[in-house]
Parts: sequence; structure tokens; C-alpha cells
Amino acid sequence: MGRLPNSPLPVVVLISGSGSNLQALIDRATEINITIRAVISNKADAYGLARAQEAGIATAVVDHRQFPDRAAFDQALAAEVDRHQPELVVLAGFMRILTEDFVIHYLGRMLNIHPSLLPDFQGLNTHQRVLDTGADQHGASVHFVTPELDGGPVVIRGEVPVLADDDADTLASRVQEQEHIIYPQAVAWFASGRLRLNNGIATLDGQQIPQAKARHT
Ligand code: NHR
Ligand code: GAR
Repeated sequence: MGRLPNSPLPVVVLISGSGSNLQALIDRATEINITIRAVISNKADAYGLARAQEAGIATAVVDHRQFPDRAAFDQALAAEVDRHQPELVVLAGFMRILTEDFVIHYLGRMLNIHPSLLPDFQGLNTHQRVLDTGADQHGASVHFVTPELDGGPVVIRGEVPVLADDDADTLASRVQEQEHIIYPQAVAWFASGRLRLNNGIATLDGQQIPQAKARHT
């Protein structure tokens, strides 16, 4: 079942919405040596599903509302993911908190992109919270997913300035430009074997990736 050396890394992408980060990965898949085996959404109307279909990628919907609880949803989601035998699972605007069992199953082979400079501004509604705090820097972070929500080791961050006339939408689009650069970069590192999670520590070329200190909550 192992891959030939230098064959593209099989990836499954989980989405809930627009899929612009998915599109950035589709556009650079050949260059970064990945093959996106499937795109799975918990929302049937996610625009990212159309992006996948346009690119000839298999799609599936696992609607969380069809399950009695998070454990049942996550079991169905894991079954759909595992059918495609990915070596990496990419959360790209996926909006459901995942159970510990799900996360442990993919530990060290699941990445997320979060719209803040982690460890600052974990959770939802980050752009408005940054504006409300008056911070002058914002951005996005790619991290390994661990059971602690938005708390796994950070791989790469992309920074943007907060401008005086920003609202949450202008700030979000500036952050997303960075997302579309840093997410393919992180996935490329993983695909080439340079990026790993070792005993809870993210390493690049065997060196620990430095973790920033919190400046805000
Ligand atoms: N699951 C675990 N265990 N660990 C992480 O680090 C996770 C995760 C699941 C998703 C993405 C995350 C983000 O980047 C992510 C990281 C959704 C929520 C949330 O509160 C929070 C963080 C993230 C994603 N979701 C609500 C829920 O009840 C639903 C919100 C909605 O549907 O709009 O699941 O920010
Ligand atoms: C991105 O900005 C991503 O950081 C954020 O949602 C957007 C999805 O955009 N993720 C979260 O908020 C996760 N809770 P996309 O669907 O166009 O990639």
C-alpha cells in the first residue's frame, strides 16, 4: 500500500463553505506534489463542492444534522475520509468542532488554517474581535489539529496590518490573501516529508518550529 518515492501525496480536504483555500491547493497541486482524492463538506450548498467538481475531484456531503450527536457524525465523516486513504487531511474552512476520537485517528496527518495569529484569537468571529481589541496586526495560521481547539502546534503564520478604515470584511479579504500563500506552503512541506509532528512538536527539517507567545486572548 506504500507510495512510490516522489509520487503525489494523497490528500482529502474538508470544507463547509466557499472553498477559496481549497482552490489555492487545486491550483498548485501539481507544483506541490499532492493529489486531492476527495473534497467532503458538512454543508450540501458549499461553493467549494462546485470548485472540486470543476477540477474533476470526487465530492461527498456528510451533513452533521443527519446524526444524533457529534460522535456519530465524526464516525460517518471518518468512514468517508478513510475510503480515500489519504496521507493528509486538510481542514479548509471546515466549521464543525471534531471529537477527540476523530482527531487522534488523524494525529500528525491533519492540518487546519485558522484566521488569526495563533495563539491569539482562537475560536470564531476572529476579524471582528481583532477590530474590537484595537490590535494593529492580524493574520492567519496553519496548525496541526489536536484535541485542543485551535491549540495544536503552529506550522506557519501570515501577517497583515490592520488599517484604520477596516471592517471585518476588508480585513478578512486581506487575511485570506495570506491564507492562499501559507496553506499551499505548509502542505508542500508536509508532502515533501520536511514537516512532521513528533511527540506533539511540529518540526521542519528536524528543527522545532518556534511557537509565538500570546499577545491577546
Ligand atoms: N477540532 C478539534 N478537535 N481541534 C481543532 O483545532 C479544530 C477542530 C475542528 C475545527 C477549525 C476551527 C477554526 O479554525 C477546527 C479546528 C469551528 C468552530 C466552532 O465553534 C471552532 C473552531 C474551528 C471550527 N464550530 C461550531 C460547532 O458547534 C459551529 C459553528 C458554525 O457552524 O458556524 O462545531 O476556527
Ligand atoms: C478562511 O478564512 C478560514 O481561515 C476560515 O474560514 C475561511 C474559509 O474560507 N476558517 C475558519 O473560520 C474555521 N473555523 P474558504 O472556504 O474560502 O477557504
